Amino acid sequence: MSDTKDATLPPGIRRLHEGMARVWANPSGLGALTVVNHTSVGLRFMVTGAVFFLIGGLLAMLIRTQLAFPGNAFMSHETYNQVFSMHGTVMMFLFAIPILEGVAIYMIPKMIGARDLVCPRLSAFGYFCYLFGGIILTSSLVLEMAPSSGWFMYTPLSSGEYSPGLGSDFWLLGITFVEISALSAGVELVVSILRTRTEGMALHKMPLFAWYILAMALMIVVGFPPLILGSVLLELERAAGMPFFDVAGGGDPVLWAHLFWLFGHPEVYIIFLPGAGIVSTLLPVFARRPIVGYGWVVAAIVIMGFISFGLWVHHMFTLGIPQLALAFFSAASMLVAIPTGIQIFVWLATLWLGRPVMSLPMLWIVGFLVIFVLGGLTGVMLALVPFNWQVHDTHFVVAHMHYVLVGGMLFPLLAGLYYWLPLVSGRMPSERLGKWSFWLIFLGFNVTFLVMHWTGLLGMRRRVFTYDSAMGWDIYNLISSVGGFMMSAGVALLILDITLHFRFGRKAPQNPWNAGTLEWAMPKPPTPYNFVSLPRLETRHPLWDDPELPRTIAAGKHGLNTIEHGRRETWGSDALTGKLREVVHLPTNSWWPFFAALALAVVCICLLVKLYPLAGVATLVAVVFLLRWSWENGAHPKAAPDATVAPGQPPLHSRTMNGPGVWTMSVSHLANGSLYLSLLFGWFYLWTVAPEWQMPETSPLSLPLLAGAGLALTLGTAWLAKLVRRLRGHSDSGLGGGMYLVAGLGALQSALLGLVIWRAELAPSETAHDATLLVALAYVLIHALLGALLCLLQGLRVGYGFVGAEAPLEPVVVLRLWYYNLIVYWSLFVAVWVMPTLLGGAS
Ligand code: HEM
Ligand SMILES: [Cu+2]
Repeated sequence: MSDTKDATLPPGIRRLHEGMARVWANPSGLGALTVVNHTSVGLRFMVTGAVFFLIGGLLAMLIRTQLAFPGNAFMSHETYNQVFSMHGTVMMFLFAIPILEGVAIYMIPKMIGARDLVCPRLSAFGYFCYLFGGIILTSSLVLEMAPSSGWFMYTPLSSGEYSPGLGSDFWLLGITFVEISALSAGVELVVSILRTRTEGMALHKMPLFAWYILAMALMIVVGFPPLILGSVLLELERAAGMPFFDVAGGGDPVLWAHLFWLFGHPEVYIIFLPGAGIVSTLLPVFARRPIVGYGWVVAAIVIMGFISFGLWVHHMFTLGIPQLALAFFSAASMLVAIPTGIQIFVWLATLWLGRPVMSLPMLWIVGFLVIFVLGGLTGVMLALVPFNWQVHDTHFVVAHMHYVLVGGMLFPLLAGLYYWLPLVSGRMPSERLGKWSFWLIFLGFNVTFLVMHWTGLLGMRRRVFTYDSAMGWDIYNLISSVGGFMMSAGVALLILDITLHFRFGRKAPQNPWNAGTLEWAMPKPPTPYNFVSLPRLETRHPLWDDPELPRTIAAGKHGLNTIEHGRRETWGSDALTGKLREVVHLPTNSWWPFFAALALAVVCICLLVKLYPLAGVATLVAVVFLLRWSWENGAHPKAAPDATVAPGQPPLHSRTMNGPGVWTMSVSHLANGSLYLSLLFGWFYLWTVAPEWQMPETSPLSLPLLAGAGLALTLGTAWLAKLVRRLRGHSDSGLGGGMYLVAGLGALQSALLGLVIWRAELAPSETAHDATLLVALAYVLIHALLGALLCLLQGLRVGYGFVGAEAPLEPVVVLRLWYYNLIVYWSLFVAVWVMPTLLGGAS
C-alpha cells in the first residue's frame, strides 16, 4: 500500500505525500530511460545481473555436458575455449559485481535514511554502461568470435600473435566499458555512505551492511583501475602494435599478470564482502538479538580490505617469482584467515547467545556457512606453496574457487533475496517451493564441486576440453555433471518461485521479520522518495527501540518534511558524527546519462571494427554529452531558482564550500590515482625486469618544454587556489576573469605538452619504452585539457551568475582536479625525466 492513498492521514500530510510523489515521479514509456532514482536503477542492475547469471549458468551446463564423458565430441576445442572463457567472464564481470552493486544501490539509501544516492545520474549512467557493455560482450558468443584465452586473458596467449581474431578485443573493450559502471557505482556508494546518512547516524551507529558496502566500494575504487589500465595497454598492443607485453619489443607478459591480479585478487573480496554483509545483517534478525561484537566485525572488515591488496601474487606462485617473495605472500595469504575467522566466530556467537528462529533466509545462511568454511579450508591449503605447485591449474582449484565464490556470494545473495523480497514486492515469500529449490541447489552444488577436488588431485587439468578414459576420471566427471544439472533444476525452481511470488504471495506486514534497520520503516513497495520525513537516530536498531517509527515517519513528524521548493532533497551530514551540515539538492531525471553511455557504446563498437576516425567522432560526441550533463550539476539555478531553505535548516549544499561534490571529486581521484600508480608501476617494472627493455642514453623529452608546461600548471593551480581562498572570504571579485586566466594556463600547458610529444619523435610501436612514455604523456595531456575545459566552463558559469560568493562550491571541486594534476605531473616528471637522466639510462 503506498501511503499517498492512506485515508487515515490528515489532509496536510496527504498533500505532503502527493507533493513528494510529484517531484520524485518516474516517467513511463520511453521516458523510463531517463529515470535516475536509486530504487529503479538498483532493480535494473539486479534484474540484468540475474539474466547474465542465467547466461553464465547455461555456459556452465555446456561445459559440464562436454566433460560428462571421456572423448566427448559435443563441442570442438575452439568452442570449448570460448565457452569456459565466457563462463568465467560473464560470472565475474557481468553477474557477481553488478548484481551486488545493484543490491547496494537499492538498499543503502533506505538503510541510512536517505532519499536517494548522492549522484543519481551517475548510477543511471553506470547502468547503461553495464547494459551496453554486457550486450557487446555476450554478442561475441553469438558471432562465434568470443574471447578464448580464459577469464584472466594471460598474455602472450591473448596477444595478437596467438589470438588473432576479435575475441580478445571484445573482452578488452567490453570489460573496460563495464568497469566504468562498476567505478561509477563505487564512487557514489562511498560518498553516499559517508555524507548522506540521516541526522545522528554516527559512523559507529551505521548498520553493518553499510560498513561492508563502504569497504567493497572503496576496494572497487582502488582495485579496478589496474585492470582498466591493463586492458587499455593490451588493446593498444593489439591494435597499434605497442609492445607492452611482448618481450622482443622490451615488454614483459608478466606485467599483464601483475596488473590483472592487482585487480583480480581484491575482486574476490569485493565479491565476498557484500555477501558477508548480508549475513551480518540477517543473522541477528533471525537470532533475535544484536550482533555480538559490532566493533570486531568493523575491524575485521577494515583489516580484510587492507590485506587483500597485498596478496595478488599468490595467484602467480608458479610463474617464477623470487623465493623470498613466495614465502612472504604465502604467509600473508594465510593471514586473511584471521579476519574471516573473526566474522565466523561472531556469527556463531550471535546464534549461540540468541534465540534463533529458522526460516527460508536462514536456511541459505546455514548453507553459506557450510560451503564457505569448506572453501576457506582448501584456500589455506592452496596458500602453501608446495601444495600449490602440485594442484596448480587443476580441477582442485576450480573446486576451491566455486566453494568460495558460490558459497561466499551466491548463497548470501539468495538469503538476501528472500529476506528483502517483502520490501520490494510487499508480499511474503513461500516457504515450500523455496525449500525445494534450496535443497536442489545446495545438494547439486556439493555433488558438482566436492568430487572436483578428487578429479583435480588425480591430475585433471582445468580448461582441457576432453580426456582419455584410461585416466580413470570418468565416474567423477559424470557425477559432477549430474550434480550440475541438479543445481540447474534448483535455479529453475527458484525463478518459478519468485515469479509466482509477485502474483500470489500473501501481503507482508510492515516489519515481517521484526528487523531493527531502517529500510523496514518505509512503505512497501517503496516510494521513489523512500521517506516522507527523515528521522533523527540515536541507536543502531531504530526499529527495535522505537516500533512506532514507520508511523511517525509516514506522518511527516521528522526532518526535511517540506516540498514547497519543488526540489529533490536529502540530508548531507558529517562523515563521522552524522551531524547535519547541508541540504543536498539532488538532480532529477535526465536523458544525458543514457545518451552519454550510448555514445560510449558507439566508441566501443567502432574500436572493435577498427573504424578509428568514426571512433574519434563518437568520442567527441560523448564528451559533449558529458559536458552538457555536467552543466546541470551543482544545483543549476534553472532547476532551483530559489536557494532558500526552511527556517532552522542548514544551507543548500551548493551554498557551502565542502558539499558532497568535493567528496565525489576526491573519491574519483582515488580511482584515477590508482590508475596512475599502476602506470608508474608498469614503467618501473618494465625498466627493472623486462629482459629486452631499452632505456635511451638521453631522454627524448625536451626539458625546457616539459618545465614550461609544468610552470603553466603550477601557476594555474596557484591562481585557482587564490580564487578559492577569496571565495572563502566571501569575495568573488575577479572570479570570472580569473577562471578564464586559469583556463588559459591549462591550454598553454596542453599546447606545450603537445609539443613535447611531437618533438620527441617516439617510436611507440618499436619499443616498450617509447610506448609507455607515450601513454604516460597522453595521460597528463588529457588531464591538462580537462583542467582547462572545466575552468572555461566555470568562467561561463560565473558570467551566468550560477557560481559566485553565494554559490562557491564548484570552484572548490575544480581545484581538487588541479591539485591532482599538479602532483601527477611533477611526479611523472621525476619518473620519466629526472631518474632516467640521473641513472643514465642504465637498464
Ligand atoms: C552454476 C553452477 C556452476 C557450474 C556448474 C560451474 C562450472 C564450472 C566449470 C566446470 C569450470 C571449469 C572450466 C575449465 O576450467 O575448463 C568453471 C570455471 C569457472 N567458473 Fe564456474 N560454474 C558455476 C557457477 C559459477 C559462479 C556462480 C561463478 C562466479 C561467481 C563462477 C566462476 C567461474 C570462473 C571464474 C571460472 C574460471 C574460468 C576460467 O578458467 O577461465 N562459476 N565453472
Ligand atoms: Cu587471491
